[in-house]
Formats: sequence, structure tokens, C-alpha cells
Amino acid sequence: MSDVIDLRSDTVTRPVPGMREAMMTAELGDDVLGDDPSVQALEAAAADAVGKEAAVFVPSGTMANLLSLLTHCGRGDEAIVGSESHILHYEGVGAPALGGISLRTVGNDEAGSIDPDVVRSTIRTGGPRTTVVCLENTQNRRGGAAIPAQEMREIAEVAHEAGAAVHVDGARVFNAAAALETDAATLVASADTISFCFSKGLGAPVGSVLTGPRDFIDRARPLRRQLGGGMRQSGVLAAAAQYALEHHIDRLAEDHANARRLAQGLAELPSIDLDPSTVGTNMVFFEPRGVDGAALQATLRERGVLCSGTPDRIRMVTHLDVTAAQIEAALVIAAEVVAELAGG
Ligand code: TLP
Repeated sequence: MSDVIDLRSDTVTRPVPGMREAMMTAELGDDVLGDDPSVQALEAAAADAVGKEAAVFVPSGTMANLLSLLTHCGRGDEAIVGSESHILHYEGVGAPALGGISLRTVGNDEAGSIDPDVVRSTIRTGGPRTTVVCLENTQNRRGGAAIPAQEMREIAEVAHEAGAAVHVDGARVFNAAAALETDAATLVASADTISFCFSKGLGAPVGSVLTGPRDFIDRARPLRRQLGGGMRQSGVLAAAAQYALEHHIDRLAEDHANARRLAQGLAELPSIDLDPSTVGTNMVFFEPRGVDGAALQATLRERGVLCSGTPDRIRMVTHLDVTAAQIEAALVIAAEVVAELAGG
């Protein structure tokens, strides 16, 4: 195992031997021509895992969200997104740039929640018309918060009453379900469409899926092609994703326990501002106090502990390729680095 403890994201995992084996032995076809059996099996299993009718396999979470918005909205329509959403901050403004879709924000509070009354007063029925309300679960920029089913249902009721659909960016929906001790299908039952990623906590190298009603997915499929997301022998990737669905959901609680331990250890260090009670899934965010955040990140990196975020708000993410022992090692290194920087 490498000495580096890579806590930048749960996207950094490498396929485990069983997953590589599944990839090597996958039955393949040409998925653009509609005959890759591994992709078809994956799409059925993925839809089932979140209680939806159908699914389409795509290369990335970003494409899954974009495809969803392009299918929910026509040019000039409006999508409501959270002020802290991944769609708003990290997806290259794809929906406005490519789909002529206007993104209107509603605030995510500190816990990641959105007020249904604010959604009600923000939805517009004409000029522009709101056709979809997007939620995110877990809520990345709000500490990886898991949003309970009831909260999502209240917003879905408001959206549906106004004739708008609900899309969930569920990149880490299985983390949310594990944290809330429910299953993903129950959690997102009130949503019309949901995307989720195989390439994050589930440990696959590539791939996400957009799920929803069959007629919706039928409309999304040609748009995937338009975006360049039609893939040929993608069964090799679908096999990895299928392995992830079958083997890596039940273990997500381990990542959450590691994140809690990491948070608790970091919170004990002087110069780190962190409330461990805010850590519910696999993400730990903290603010440096009295030490330079950029120097802290750089020195941690020199000692083999990689993190992400900004110098003011550092992020560490636990995942399949980080053991409990490595978390302890990272805490020892963090304690040394903080002491040196504070002393110097
Ligand atoms: N998130 C990445 C970065 O882009 C920030 C990460 O390291 O957390 N939705 C959510 C909620 C996400 O967190 C991400 C990736 C995506 C969508 C996009 O997935 P990809 O990277 O597959 O396009």
C-alpha cells in the first residue's frame, strides 16, 4: 500500500481485485447500438436500487445532472438549485451554456436544508417557467449532510403542486441512506429523477447513472448521444459499477465511522475549528485558526496526507482506500504539523 493517505475525495479509489476481475470477464457489445448486455444489466439494477423504472449509464455525475436538466427543461426554462449545490458551483455552467436553461438559486442553510416555503415563492409558472427543482443528497458543500426523506418530500410536494418535477443529485445517495439508516429507494421515493455515481464512495473507476420514469429515460438517451456520452463496449465499466452495487454499499458505514474518528481527533487539535457533531457521512470540513491554511495543506501534503477544499475551509473525505489505521496515522501527522506551524 502506498504511504500516501489520500483524503482529497472519494473519487480517488482504485478498483479492487474482484472489480478488476469482473471488468475483465464482462460480456460486451456495442452499447450505442443497444446490445451491450453488461450495460443493460447495470441499468436495470441501478434503477431498481433507487426504486425507479429505468436508467441510463453515463460517464460522469456531471453528465448525469446535465442530461437530467436538458430532459426536464426546454430552452428558456428555469431550474431551481440549492445555493450550495454541485450543479451550481462545479459543473461548468453546463445547463445554461448548452441548454439555455436558467439556474435560479434557493438557499441551503448550514445543515444543507432548503425551506419549502422559499421554494414555493421562487417557482414561476411563466416567463420563465420553473420545470424542475434540484436537490442534492448528500449535500457536498454542507459537510456531506444527509437530507432526510421527510425534508425532501416536503419540497417535492411544493414542486409537484406547481407542476415542476424534482431531480436529486444523489452522487452519494447511498452514503445518505446509510447515515439515515434507510434504503436509497425509500429516501428518494418523492423525487421524479435521481442521478448517482459509482465512482465515488462505491469505488468504481468511472460511471454514473440517471434514473427515472421509462419515458423520461427514453427521451434522455438521444441527448446523451448528443453530448458525446454514447459509449461502445462500456460493459467493461458497467461491470465495475455492478460489482460496486453488489459489494460496496453495505460497507459505507465504515467510511462514516472513519470520518467521525478523524473529526473527533482533529477537533482536539489547537488551531483547528471543527464541530464533530456536524460530520454525518464521509466528509470532514474544518477551518484553520491562527495557522495559515495554505501552509497547513502544503505541509500535510509533504508528509503524505492529501486534502482538498480551500485554505480557509479544508476538506478531508474517507473512502474505500483509507483504513482506520491510516486515519490514526493522519491524525498523528496532523498533530505534528499543527504544532510546528503554530510554534513557528
Ligand atoms: N464532486 C467532486 C468535486 O467535483 C467537488 C468531489 O470531489 O466531491 N454531484 C456531486 C454532489 C458531487 O460531489 C460530484 C463530484 C458530482 C456531482 C460530479 O461528479 P463527476 O465528478 O463524476 O462529474
